[in-house]
Amino acid sequence: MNVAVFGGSFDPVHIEHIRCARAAIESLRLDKLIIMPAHTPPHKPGKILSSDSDRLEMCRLAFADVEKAEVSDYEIARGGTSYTYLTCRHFKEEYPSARLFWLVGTDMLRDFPSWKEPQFILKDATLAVCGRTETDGWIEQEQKAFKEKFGVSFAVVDYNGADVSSTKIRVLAGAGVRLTGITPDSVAEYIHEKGLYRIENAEKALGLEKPKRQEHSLRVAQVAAKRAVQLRLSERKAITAALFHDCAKYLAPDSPYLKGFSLPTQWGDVPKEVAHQFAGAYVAEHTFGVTDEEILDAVRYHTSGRPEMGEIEKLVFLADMIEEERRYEGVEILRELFWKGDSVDECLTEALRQTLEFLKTKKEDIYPLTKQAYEYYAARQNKKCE
Ligand code: DGI
Ligand code: FE
Ligand code: FE
Repeated sequence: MNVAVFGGSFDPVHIEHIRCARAAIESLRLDKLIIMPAHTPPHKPGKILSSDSDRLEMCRLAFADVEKAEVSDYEIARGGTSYTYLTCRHFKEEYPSARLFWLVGTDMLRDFPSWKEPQFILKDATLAVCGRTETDGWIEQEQKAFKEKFGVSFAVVDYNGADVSSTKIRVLAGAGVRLTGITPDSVAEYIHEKGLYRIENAEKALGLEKPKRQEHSLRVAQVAAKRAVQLRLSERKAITAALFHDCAKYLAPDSPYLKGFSLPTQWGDVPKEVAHQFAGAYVAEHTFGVTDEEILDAVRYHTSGRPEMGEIEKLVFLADMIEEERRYEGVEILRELFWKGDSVDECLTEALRQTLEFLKTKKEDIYPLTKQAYEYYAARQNKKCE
């Protein structure tokens, strides 16, 4: 008998989870696939996490018509941190004569050595990797390293994943976008009905933008959200700020939304391209009721930056510059720096340097705050290097 456990936060479960599950049932010849939503997944404090019962219910809806798949509430019922080695031990006891697999995506494979007690896991189960499209030879290379480290191989499930992630769905749901095609309709309906991940007034704010700009804002939110989780910052704040960041981009100065608004004077004349950051923060606050200062500041300084930026502010500033559709010389350097290490400060310094460079070549007026921001971060960076 072959049994596999597919663990994850499933927040929410999506179409690629289901495709991966079906591929595993097929290629590992499974008699049973146990879908296991984690209670508290280790290492992700800032991440949005829906309630146990919502994640469980969404899994039940999603896997209702997948033969051989069943959803388990074992980790949720056990409570505490959902360590895989404990779950593995439990299922090894439950199915002592079965061949047990633990199913993960390729992204998880990289993290596996840092899981608690990986040796115990491998004593009870075979790791099965559901391969997303990676470069040729990548799996072989990983396999070799894995074998050297752990003395056993992992199994490979033949599957080529599309670009869907739970982060993307949380962003889209936050913005009130329909979720057709990326999660089963029953799950999309559940999310919509219960208002899961919903960010108040984000849909209305995006309604002020043109369609192309809306897509840009959604991409900025995805990038910012992903990095926020890595840096243990609030994913929800990052998404909110990103969804509101360009809401005033198309508002005329005499728009009713800007009644009572005036540009700040303390940093000198505000260039036309920069004005929408201040207007955006005003609209987010006065029309859409955003009160969180971290979020408002992230909108307010997303074009110019400033000295002493907050962490969410930095993320939105940078995500805006590097989202996947941005094309300019130097963007690749920024992308690399953005994901590197445990701070985005080096990326921020380089981004500000590039912005100033760009404005100089274009002979645009440079807003003093942009220059101050660069000088502040360049000095800090230099100090760090000394
Ligand atoms: O609103 P987005 O197009 O998504 O991006 P953004 O808000 O970062 O920037 C819009 C433009 O503003 C971009 O081409 C760079 C420019 N900009 C940034 N800082 C300054 C600036 N333009 C002037 N004139 N002066 C600045 O200091
Ligand atoms: Fe902008
Ligand atoms: Fe933008």
